Order: sequence, then C-alpha cells, then structure tokens
Amino acid sequence: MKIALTIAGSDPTGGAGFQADLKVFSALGVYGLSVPACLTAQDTRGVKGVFPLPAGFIKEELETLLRDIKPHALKSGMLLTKDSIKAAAEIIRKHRLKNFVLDPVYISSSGKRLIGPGGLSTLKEMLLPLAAVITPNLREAEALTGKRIKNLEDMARAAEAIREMGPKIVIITGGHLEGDPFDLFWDGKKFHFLKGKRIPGRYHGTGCAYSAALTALLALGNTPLEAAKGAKRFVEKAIKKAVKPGKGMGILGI
Ligand code: PXL
Repeated sequence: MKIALTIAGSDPTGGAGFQADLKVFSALGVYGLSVPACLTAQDTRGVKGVFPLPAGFIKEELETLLRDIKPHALKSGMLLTKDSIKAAAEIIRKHRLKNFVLDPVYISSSGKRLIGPGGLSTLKEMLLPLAAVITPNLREAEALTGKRIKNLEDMARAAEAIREMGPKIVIITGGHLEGDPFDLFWDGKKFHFLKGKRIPGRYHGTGCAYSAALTALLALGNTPLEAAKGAKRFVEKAIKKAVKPGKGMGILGI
C-alpha cells in the first residue's frame, strides 16, 4: 500500500484544502494522511475567514503521525502563516521526507489572500529548497519571481528563476493563460510543454487537486514527468465531471 500525506488548510466545502486532497488520494488508490495547518470559513462563493493553528501544534500533529507512519510522498498546501511554514519545513527536513510536492498557495479563486505577512519570503527561504516539485500557477509564479507572465516564453524564464530558488522540478500550470492551456515542466535539462484542453467555466480547487494527484502518482512510483501528465489528465476529467453543491463555483467531480 502506498501512502501520501497532505499538510494543508481545511475547506469545509470539500472543493479545496485537505478534504479535496484526501478525495484525490483515494481516487488514485493511495492511502491518505492529513495534517490541518489552518481552517477557513468558506462556501462555494468564496473564503470569508481564515484561522491558523498554532505552529507548535502543527509540529505536534506531524511528529506524532510520523513516529508511526512514513509517507511515500507528501504535499503542502495552504499553510497561511510564516510560523506554520517554518514548522512544516523543520519537520520535512528533520524526517528527511522524500517526494515533497510544494503547492505555493497564495490567493483563492475568489481573490482572498491565503498567505500571511512574511509568508512568501519564508516559503522561498525555507520550503522551496526542500521541494522535489513545486507547482505554482501563473499568479503564484508571478508572486515568486516578481515578474509578469504573459506568454510561454515568460513562463520558461519564470520556471528557470524559480528552480534557482532550490526545488528540483518546477511545473507552472498554465490553465489561466489565454489560448491553449499549457503546463510547463522544467527539470533543469529540458522544457516540456504539456498541452491541455480548455474547458469553459470557473472551478474551485483545481490547484489543490493537481498537486494532490501529482503527489499520489509520485507515491505510486511514477517519474515526475509521468506524474505531471497523469495529474493533468486527472484534473481535466474531474473538471468535466464537476458538481455544483452550492450557489457559487463548481467543485471538481472526484
Ligand atoms: O485553492 C487554494 C486553496 C487551498 N486551500 C484551502 C483553500 C483554498 C482556496 O480557497 O480554501 C484550504
């Protein structure tokens, strides 16, 4: 049995956060572990409030769990505070956790900031160097590099700049770019542009589902490039089967 861990925020709608991650792990046949790092008050229309868990308690959650079970891969999602980011980094380093997928959650699809003051610089300094793969979307790649991304050439330059910050592989998901949605996979050797299908509409939780699928596929022993292709297909299928349990955005059908 393969095991994957998510360290992420709670989304009561189940569209994003650790609840969505667990659904993805399960759909891909991987046993899921989840350590909440923060809570949100939200519905399908957007995030209304955020509430961090104390960093000391996040460490206790992780230390307790990891004394018992070692995951084959893990991801981090919404960590919210600088101290929570530091706590996650310390534990990942101390336990030498492999196949760490960093989803640099920055802003919600409804426009709410999901990272607190000093969070981005702490993320860059402490978490990026530990990542096997980082999965920024275009906005997150812009936040990490401080440069606008308007086309595939800008995406390639951003991927190079982000890889200089420490992660082994950078995947910039291009779902929000105009025209065909390409993801860019950069491992320091070759640029792979992975073409996707444009499916109209606004969906909540695509970034979470993508990084969770990638984590599960790495836990199952896929190469990072195979995992990137598989995760993209997984999210496209889930978008096609999206459901609308509330009055706002659609949620992936997983
Ligand atoms: O989609 C980013 C995201 C991640 N994690 C949690 C969220 C959101 C967006 O709303 O609520 C918990």
